[in-house]
Amino acid sequence: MLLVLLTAFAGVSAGCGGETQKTLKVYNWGDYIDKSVIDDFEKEYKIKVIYDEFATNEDMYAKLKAGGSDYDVVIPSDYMIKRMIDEGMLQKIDMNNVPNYKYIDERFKNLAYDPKNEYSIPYMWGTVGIIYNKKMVEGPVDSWKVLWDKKYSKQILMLDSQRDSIGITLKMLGYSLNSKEPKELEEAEKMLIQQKPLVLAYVGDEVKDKMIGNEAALAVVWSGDAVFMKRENKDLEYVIPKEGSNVWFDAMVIPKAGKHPKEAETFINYMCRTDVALKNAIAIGYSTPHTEVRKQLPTELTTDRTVYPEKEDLKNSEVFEDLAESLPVYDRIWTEIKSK
Ligand code: N2P
Repeated sequence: MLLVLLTAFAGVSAGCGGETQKTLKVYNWGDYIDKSVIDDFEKEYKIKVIYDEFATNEDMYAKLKAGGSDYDVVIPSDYMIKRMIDEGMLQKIDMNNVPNYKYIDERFKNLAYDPKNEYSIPYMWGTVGIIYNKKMVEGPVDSWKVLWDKKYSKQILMLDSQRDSIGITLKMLGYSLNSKEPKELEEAEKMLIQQKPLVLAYVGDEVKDKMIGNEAALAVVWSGDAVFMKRENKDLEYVIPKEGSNVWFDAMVIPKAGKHPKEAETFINYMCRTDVALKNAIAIGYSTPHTEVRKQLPTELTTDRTVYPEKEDLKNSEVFEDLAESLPVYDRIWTEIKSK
């Protein structure tokens, strides 16, 4: 009982900016941080972190939009950041409070989703590709088409993420993954419905255990997760198909509904500190936009094209754009596919 009272008291005083411990609510992708970094932050800054995870940008957005969740720091992707800026959901970040921003490579600043870099600080970047088991698939794999090959019936894992699954299908068909053309979208929908009997499951983070455990032959995955899986199972190989894919950027933002913008900036700055950013990059395997971390990473990571692709690997790839008025069409297609 005493503990309950104390906890309640800490919560109240944090809201009023009292002397007792402050709290910070962070909302990030699953498996997307070295958790020791959170413990260290709490000790160093005497700020308690409430840490929650989401599986897709769309899940995150729905939760924030529903109201009642006052996250202080969230880490969405490019196209979703653009949408949140346009909808007035984000606060501007005071860069004076984030001096470690200087470590972020210029290549990752002022990108189209936040052209003046007022609202977001890059965290990680990567690609979408296919991971496959060399013992189970006749390789080398180089096309999205393999995901429609009947030979691999019930051995294929798709991402339970509408933007990714519809996007790669559009790429396979030779279209842009930002297509708003009804005919192209209809074709993609047909392909995904046709593929469904071959799909073992639509998955999120559990894809890692399944591929490591040889439960499926092929999966659509994000690059950093592929690095993680390849470490654990030497039969796995990652490829960015020749038709092109999605290059994405995830960045830290401060929602307007957050109650601790100052502490949020402290946290973001901490996440950009070289030792902290290095721990995260090594633990999760994703590509860092941090210049110093890049220098300090083990060569097994920097020489791995899965995580640091060559220009030619990315030649047909695109960044997702906000779909704006076409979003309901994608929503409808995805609901249709999932309910078949
Ligand atoms: C999931 C992290 C994925 C980030 N483990 C994709 N933008």
